[in-house]
Amino acid sequence: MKSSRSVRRIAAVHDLSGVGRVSLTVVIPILSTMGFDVCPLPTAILSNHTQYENFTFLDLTDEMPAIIDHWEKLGVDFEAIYTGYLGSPRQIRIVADFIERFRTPDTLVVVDPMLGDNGRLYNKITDEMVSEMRTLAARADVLTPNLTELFALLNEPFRSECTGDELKAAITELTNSGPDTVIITGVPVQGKPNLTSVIARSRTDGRTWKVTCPYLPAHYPGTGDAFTSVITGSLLQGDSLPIALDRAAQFILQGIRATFGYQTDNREGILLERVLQNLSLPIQSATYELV
Ligand code: PXL
Repeated sequence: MKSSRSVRRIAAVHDLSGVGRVSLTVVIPILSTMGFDVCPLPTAILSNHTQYENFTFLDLTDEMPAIIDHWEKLGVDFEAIYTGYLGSPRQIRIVADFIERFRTPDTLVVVDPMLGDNGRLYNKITDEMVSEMRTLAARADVLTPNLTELFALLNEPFRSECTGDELKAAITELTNSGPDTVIITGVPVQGKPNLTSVIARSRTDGRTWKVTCPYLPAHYPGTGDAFTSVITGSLLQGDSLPIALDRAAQFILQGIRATFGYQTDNREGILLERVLQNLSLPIQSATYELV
């Protein structure tokens, strides 16, 4: 399955949550619209995501090695491997092994190290999982932590208020630990509550970038998955890191704006279907800066 492929293939290692627009139900439409063949390696099947009070949960950890072995027998190759929420230390180890078996020097490995938010680790995240995630993160080409995950991966106490220099030191330390590119999402802009930013650094490039955009006071699950999906597609299309940041930040803002005006249940996520086609358009303006 190596040669003469007309559509480029991405392995997407995420859960499948039936209701609520997160993980695979966000990753697949975004990367398909951007022109990629997305092959899911599902980690679990849920009735709906976990920000609803109740949900069903079928763990697929035992099935994953069988799927991976079968893909190896088929001789499938992937231009990118993109991982999201992982539910146990063993699942993280299976994914790390999958990456080692399938990656070539040209594979883009994108790891969204989903561990927590707002200064707190998620319910099921244990110390062992943080430690396994450090190992997986070190193997990524692109790592997309939020501030909570950044400090957890560095094994440092969470700080919500960091100066620009402190953040630059933290992102440099994380890029030095293995991943070439680290993108920190959801960084508040000091003294400007109606703005938010992303900060990114590539070790090989040595520069640090910042993209700032309006912050709307509403929480929609799945926006992190949408952000990292657009980053993945954009980098694979050959965009530079700062253009990929702008493209992803603008897409999320379009999605939130398309949703915010309606009285939808926030748990259903952004109205992705209303903005997906924007991904086919060339980027109109860029706002990135060097920091
Ligand atoms: O990316 C968000 C996400 C993914 N997967 C599951 C979730 C959530 C957010 O709540 O519950 C299962």
